[in-house]
Amino acid sequence: METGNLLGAGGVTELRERISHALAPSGLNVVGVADPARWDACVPATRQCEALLPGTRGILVVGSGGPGLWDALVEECRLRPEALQAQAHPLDAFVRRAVEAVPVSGRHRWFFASADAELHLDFRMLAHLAGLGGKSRMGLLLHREHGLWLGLRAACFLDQPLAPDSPETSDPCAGCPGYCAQACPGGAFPAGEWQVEPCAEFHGVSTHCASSCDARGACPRGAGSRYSADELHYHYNRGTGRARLAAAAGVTHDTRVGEGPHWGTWRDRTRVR
Ligand code: B12
Ligand code: SF4
Ligand code: SF4
Repeated sequence: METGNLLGAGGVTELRERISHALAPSGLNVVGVADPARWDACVPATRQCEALLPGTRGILVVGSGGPGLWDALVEECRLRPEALQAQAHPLDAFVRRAVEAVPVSGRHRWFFASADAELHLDFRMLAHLAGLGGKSRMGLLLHREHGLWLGLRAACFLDQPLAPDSPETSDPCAGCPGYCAQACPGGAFPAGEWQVEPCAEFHGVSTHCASSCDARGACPRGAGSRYSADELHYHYNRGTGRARLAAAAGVTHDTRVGEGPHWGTWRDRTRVR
């Protein structure tokens, strides 16, 4: 992990590279930069830079693609089992520790994509503005290397200038016959695009999708970055997924019960005020 003043020797490229370099060992291996003016143009006043960090000149968006983050989390739980027991959401807590350990000089503020983040930002839009991908028919951001398997984790608003990436303008699903829609047993693609209501309703009447999503699994893009069975379970069903994390790390005394995703209550949790 890098230490010292991140801005010390170089310019904007070096700042981005140093942060990327510091985060990569934790599996936070995808970074993009969004233009603050573009972000401001897309969000209500309560989410504009002036409200979040006055004087913002760069927004760094951090994601995880492939098995790196999960492997790093399992390893940490193996080495420090007490950290697992102490956390309600071990993966989210791991991400928070990793990004907050990166020394960033100047005024800055981290935000998180977790469902219980203290201040909620639309990370799919933010990641799109940071050049990390486009909007797929699954409703998820599709990344050129990791496909639908790019987790969005954190964003840092900084008062340092950063050269922004360009949002992708092409349709990431162009040329695909819609394997996701064809694989969905829950009627969640009524007009060829995923919609949350039918998907949530299906969760209410069937356990078929309790620990995975056939539609997401059917997408051929970024297949090499698909989650392992344990990681899938953790993200889709924390109740049982947490126990699988503990088992993978060899921890036998984790007594907490995982919770989420919140299919029934997400609207209240994410309402922008
Ligand atoms: C609440 C929430 C849910 C809710 C509601 C989903 C929803 N439609 O928003 C529930 C519980 C149902 C859910 C389920 C899942 N979620 Co979820 N969820 C969130 C959370 C915490 C907030 C989303 C939010 O603000 N919704 C409210 C508004 C914004 O939703 P909306 O109006 O439908 O969204 C519009 C905007 O996003 C807009 N948009 C504008 N610009 C752009 C650009 C792009 C590229 C895209 C894709 C969209 C977009 O388009 C949408 C439709 O108009 C985010 C994390 C975050 N802070 O962003 C993760 C997040 C969106 N979820 C994620 C995932 C992976 C899932 C699941 C696949 C797995 C899971 N955890 O169960 C499922 C399937 C959902 C699916 N196919 O979209 C990932 C998506 C990663 C990616 N590559 O896109 C996120 C970013 C979490 C993360 N840590 O990475 N989720
Ligand atoms: S979770 Fe189930 S119902 Fe929802 S999109 Fe995936 S396969 Fe379809
Ligand atoms: S299966 Fe095809 S349409 Fe569906 S998300 Fe993947 S590329 Fe897009």
